[in-house]
Amino acid sequence: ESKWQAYWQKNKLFEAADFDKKPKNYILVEFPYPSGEGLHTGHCRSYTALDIIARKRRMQGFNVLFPIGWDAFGLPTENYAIKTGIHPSVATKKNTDTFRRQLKSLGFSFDWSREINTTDPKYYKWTQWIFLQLYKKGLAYKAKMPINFCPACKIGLANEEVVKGKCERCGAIVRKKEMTQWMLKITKYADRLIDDLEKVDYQEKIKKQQINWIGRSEGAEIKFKITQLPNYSITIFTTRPDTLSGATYMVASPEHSLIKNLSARGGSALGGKSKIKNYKEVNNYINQARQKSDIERTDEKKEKTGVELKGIKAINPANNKKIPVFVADYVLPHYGTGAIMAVPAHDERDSEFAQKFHLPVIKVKFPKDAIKKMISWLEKNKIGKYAVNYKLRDWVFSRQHYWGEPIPMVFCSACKKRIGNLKSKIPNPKQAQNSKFKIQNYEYNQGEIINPGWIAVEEKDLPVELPMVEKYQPTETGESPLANIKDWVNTKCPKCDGPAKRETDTMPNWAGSSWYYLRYLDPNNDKELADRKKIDYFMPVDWYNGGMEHTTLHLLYSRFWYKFLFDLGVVPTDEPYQKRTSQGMVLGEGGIKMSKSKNNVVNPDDIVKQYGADTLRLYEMFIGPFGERVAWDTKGILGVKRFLDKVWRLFSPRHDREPSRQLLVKLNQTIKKVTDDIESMSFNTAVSSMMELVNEAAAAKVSSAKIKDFLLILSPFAPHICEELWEEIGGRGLILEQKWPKADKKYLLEKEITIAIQVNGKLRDTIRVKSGASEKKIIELSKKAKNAKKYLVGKKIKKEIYIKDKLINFVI
Ligand code: ANZ
Ligand code: ZN
Repeated sequence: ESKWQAYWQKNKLFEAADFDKKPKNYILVEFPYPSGEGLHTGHCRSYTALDIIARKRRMQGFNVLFPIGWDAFGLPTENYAIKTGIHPSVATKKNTDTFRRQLKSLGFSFDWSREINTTDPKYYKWTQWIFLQLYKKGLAYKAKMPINFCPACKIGLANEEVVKGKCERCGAIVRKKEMTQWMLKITKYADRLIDDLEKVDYQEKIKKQQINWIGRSEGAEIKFKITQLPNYSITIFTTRPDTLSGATYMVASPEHSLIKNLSARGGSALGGKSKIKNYKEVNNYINQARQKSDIERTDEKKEKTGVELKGIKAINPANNKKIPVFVADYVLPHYGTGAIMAVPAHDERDSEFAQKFHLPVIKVKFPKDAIKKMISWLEKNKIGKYAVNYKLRDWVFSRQHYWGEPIPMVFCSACKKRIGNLKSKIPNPKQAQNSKFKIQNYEYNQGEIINPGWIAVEEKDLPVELPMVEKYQPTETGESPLANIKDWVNTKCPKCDGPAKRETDTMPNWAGSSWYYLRYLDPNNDKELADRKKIDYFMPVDWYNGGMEHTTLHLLYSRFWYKFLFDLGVVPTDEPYQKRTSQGMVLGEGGIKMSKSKNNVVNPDDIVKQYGADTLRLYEMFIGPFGERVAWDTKGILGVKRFLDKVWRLFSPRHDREPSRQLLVKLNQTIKKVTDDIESMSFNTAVSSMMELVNEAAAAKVSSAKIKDFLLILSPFAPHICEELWEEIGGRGLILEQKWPKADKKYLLEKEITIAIQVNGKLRDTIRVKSGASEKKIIELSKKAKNAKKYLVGKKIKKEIYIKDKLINFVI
């Protein structure tokens, strides 16, 4: 195996050519995060599958681009740095060296000349550049957001780092903390991210998950007046405006501004001369609810809780009835308007709540078109309007960590003042796309107007490089460790040259992977993220395979960035991936998750060492349907190894027998099956059909030249042994340069069967027909059969009795 790997590499056989006349084919795998654990069996499975496709495409005459790189920013490396004091870049170098060696040992046909690394400043210069473009277009903004905060580690945590409400590292209960965060306006692309799924060939389950995640709901916003506050109303969002007359109470989320508005002015939120009679009770409830996660709050199994705002009533605009108002945590602050009308007769959650609090239930009858009619009535009477709502939220783009791309922004107080004065003169800067705003000879972009004081680093000063730090722990205040490096933080404003401070948050680990497939096209370009002509030639990606767990994160984020780049005019199409598929997970022996603690982690290195890369590759394809979870099984590896040994023996001795017709039929059927199975990712059935063929061929002692096409179809699966045997049987050139074989039609005839022909119950003849031939066809052929004809000519046939695939009896 190492012989062929060295040969392939030396002769640069897997390098894609820019602008080649052959049609291009871009095959993409999700580039790995180079963890300290090394490559795992899951990587091997998805990479083998796409390597098979890439190798097949080359044999089919395509100029194949099959690149690889490292998605190397991330928490495990940072945590390792915190523990050991070793700089993350040093650990990253070590880890990528291991991964590279492992990937090469598996014989993957990657184009190593295009290797990229998201932590390389030459790479993240362009990640920062894209951020600046988003900012200039008003799609990046700062906002106060509640984040997960561990009070013990004093650090912001990503959702993935919160396990059952506790900090993954120290076990302390995670609190919500409001922090100002950079946000990206992915919601602006929500409709296009749904609608354009029609243009691409993604597996249905992937499309469905994205659509559900974006969660587009149509309905109405409706205003409810509050009796105690003449100028105030609560707006709710509902998908069922037709049920308005059945709304018997209202619910505001604990975070809703209503509560503040009902309290006495100037005092604490609920204190003083509150209009709420039971404000203490309400206050207690709110403080508790705020600590709960959204998942806890919407858990259907938990009993609903809430408190009525005593002394407060709302008016149902459909019938002018006074209805009570509650605060309850099953209503979430960030969905719709953060308040609902409750219709217990038609909504299950409301029904449960109404039962508990003994609230009236009114059934509504709906004529057809009720929703539409209700919305026009609401609009006519200025009580409400048509509204669309999304579950998708804007993307929280800040992390208080060290090992990420610095966000290329500085804060300047002087500019903030200047813009503060300017802002009032610009009624709606958000609508003024592309606009620049001039004040006192300084020109500000749209982002700078929306976020006064935050000034973009100039493009010529990119990349903003990560400075060296001594400690990687976040600071006491929860800020990034970068905040401690004063001579890095203190800088000059790129606009007015005044004193300014750098942004110390870094980007999330989803940033670099949101555009990496473009960088492969031109990995060393320092003028642009990639040459436009190369982008035009190679994009879109023809086939992208990756984990189902990335469907609503990486896959969605990267589609968003690509659409943005399309709007900027940087890329030619508005969808990056033509086709997307997902593999199932590889579990440990017995079907439990592989983990160190269970001591059931399979290290690919061990398998390669013991059985060889071809065995591992073939086993990973044979283990089960590609889209489903599979469990590791050591016995299965032995079976695959025995199969390869058989292949070896089949092609090694110099036999010279002619293959039987039956064997040629089997060979051609197998060629057809493997050709089709690769396209539908039915790798396991492709392998088993090749096993059947080899079993048939093993006994036949045929000349290997006559069945050499078998080696061609096996070669993408087990490239090393096939290359070696190709040389052994005197094949011309390399096997990977051969044309993909076509099944010979004359051997593809379906199976033939024998039909008995009876006349008045006596056997008179037989015929051979294709199995599955129609009754009509069989009767027609039988009447013409030589011997049967003698008994039938001139006779009147009273009855034809046909027994499928067996016999035909003519009653004369
Ligand atoms: C009245 C109603 C009657 C509702 C009915 C549903 C059925 P989707 O489809 O997911 O968009 N809702 C609105 N905002 C909410 C919030 N912040 N927290 C919790 N629930 C909220 O759901 C929309 C429905 O979810 C809305 O329509 C509202 O209940 C509820 F027979 O209004 B409905
Ligand atoms: Zn300034």
